[in-house]
Amino acid sequence: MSNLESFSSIQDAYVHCLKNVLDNGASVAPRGIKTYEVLGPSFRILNPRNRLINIPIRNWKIYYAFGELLWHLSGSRAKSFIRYYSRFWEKYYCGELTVEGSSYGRKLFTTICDNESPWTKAKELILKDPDTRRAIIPLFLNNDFNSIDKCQDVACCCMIQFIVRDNKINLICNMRSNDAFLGLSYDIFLFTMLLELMSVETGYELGWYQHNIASLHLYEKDYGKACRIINSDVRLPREMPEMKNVEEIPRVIEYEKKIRECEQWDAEFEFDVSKYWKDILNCLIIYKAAKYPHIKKMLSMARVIENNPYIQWLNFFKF
Ligand code: 5HM
Repeated sequence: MSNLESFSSIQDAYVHCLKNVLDNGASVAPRGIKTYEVLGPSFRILNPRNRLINIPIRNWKIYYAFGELLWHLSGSRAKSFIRYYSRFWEKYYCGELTVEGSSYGRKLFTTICDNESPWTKAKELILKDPDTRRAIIPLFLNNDFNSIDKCQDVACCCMIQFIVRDNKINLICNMRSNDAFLGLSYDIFLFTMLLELMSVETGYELGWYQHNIASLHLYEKDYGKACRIINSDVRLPREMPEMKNVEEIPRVIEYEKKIRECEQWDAEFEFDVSKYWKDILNCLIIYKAAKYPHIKKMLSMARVIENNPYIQWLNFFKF
């Protein structure tokens, strides 16, 4: 049994990280930007499905979490794709058209040798030898050194490692740098989704998720917001339903592209996927309709809202 600090949800870990930096952070200014920093925290999330942040003043963007997930699952590095979900990527980038360092999906799912991607290789290692210590996926690659002193975007997650013990699959994630206020909650969302995907693909029960951070920090500009969050109405975090039908993911990726790229919404969109993925796609429809009001007029919102478990995170949209 590990003596690491453990939390039952991402939200509990998130609030704890903010408190930790507010209480113990030392002032440093990498790249000339003032932050408060704690070195070396590690913690586990015992229920990685409990990944929805439910703190009203945090304004956690579920559509961003889903959009970024599908960006990674598609293996894309296109800046236009991820920028559609957040303008953050306008200032946080290096190339004009691509995101190199942080395009983890490209690194996970691109073929590297013997027709295999790091993802399929890790899966194969686990299936052949469930006790393996080799199911690693590096996300900071040799090529990333080319931009390390030139770009703003340099991979923050350096490596993930899947490890099966007691018939459960766990994931350990090593971050060189993590912004406690903004990046952390979306990063853990993504990596716990990847853990659950690997759990479904290998047939091992979902275990714990461990997050190791070299530099956990809070930017000075976010200090006041972090204080308000830890003193605010922190509601019970929420679990996502169990991931199912992962063979539908290529179709989900196609539908996401259609939603993101459509300019006119003449017909009702029908998604030929199960409820788990349809609910996620419907969140992206609501985001599209809020972002482009002329499209909203062509949509019947009732169908996309009905029984959607994520609707409370989309309340910026006035129904
Ligand atoms: O100087 P440095 O490369 O560490 O700055 C990157 C900033 O983006 C840091 O504050 C880092 O923690 C944050 N970040 C994050 O927290 C960036 C990414 C993008 O890969 C991320 N999480 N996923």
